[in-house]
Amino acid sequence: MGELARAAELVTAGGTVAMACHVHPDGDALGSLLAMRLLCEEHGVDAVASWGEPFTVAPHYRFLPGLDRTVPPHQVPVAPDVMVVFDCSSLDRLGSLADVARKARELVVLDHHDDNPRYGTVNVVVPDAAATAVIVRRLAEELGWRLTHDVAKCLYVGLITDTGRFQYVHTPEAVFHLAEELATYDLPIAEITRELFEKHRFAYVQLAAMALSRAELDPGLRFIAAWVTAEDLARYDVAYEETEGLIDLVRRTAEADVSCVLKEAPGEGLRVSLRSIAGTDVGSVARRFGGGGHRHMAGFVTNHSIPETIERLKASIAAAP
Ligand SMILES: [Mn+2]
Repeated sequence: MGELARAAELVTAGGTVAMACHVHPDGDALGSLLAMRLLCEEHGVDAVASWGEPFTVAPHYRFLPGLDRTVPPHQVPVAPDVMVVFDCSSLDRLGSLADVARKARELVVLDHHDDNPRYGTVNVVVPDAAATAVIVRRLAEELGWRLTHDVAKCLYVGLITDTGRFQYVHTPEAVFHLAEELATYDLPIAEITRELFEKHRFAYVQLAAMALSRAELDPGLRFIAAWVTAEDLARYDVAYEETEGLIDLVRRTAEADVSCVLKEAPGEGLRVSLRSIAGTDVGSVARRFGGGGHRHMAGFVTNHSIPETIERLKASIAAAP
């Protein structure tokens, strides 16, 4: 039996299905998780959906349907019979829910990261898929479950987040077929785009302006770094989650091939996001720092200082293939 068929069988095996996505969920992680949670509800499958601490969501994702049905991670059954995890390239990325996943009798991994070590008992890992949302669509088809307006909205969010609104290198033709199908559910396309990418509080706009004005460009290395400290967040009264899109401003710099944003996450150390628009494989760079990701989009967490991390990154990028 194929992995997808096995995943479908486990979801409908009876009993509560525990579900989780990676910590600091992005649009694909959340969209995939919520779509599956909504589909389960629609089809009488009891499901508990969450993600590891901090159990918060960035303001630009708050419009997603089904968020009100998610529960804090401590309410997830400790040793579930079946757990399904979404968009999570490694067990570590589940944060405080990693232990639950370890204790699950069956662990279904739905993911598209090419460095995923296939840590589940069932692994639907499709590196060619532009988003985990694509895999959730396939699972729904396998289950014979029709989409609804809300499910389509969640999947569409996953699709446009991970392809950067169909802009990134990894935007295969299949993405447009799925987008077309999802759009038939009468989605408010302009409204979704505005919520996700175009709307910020003035406080964030000002913080972003400050961070951009002090960004450092290394023209020789074609590398740019911007950073946000915990003190910056406090001074501008901006939540950590609100700064997710900062990397998309930084990566506009024509003189850089590799862009980096370093952010002090409360209680977690320094979270580093990397983007590459040319040949540099930032996924392999991130792995050298204990993180992971795709060729063009990756990240890691470190306890080193901001200046030290930038220096180490520069050395690593200079040595990268
Ligand atoms: Mn993804």
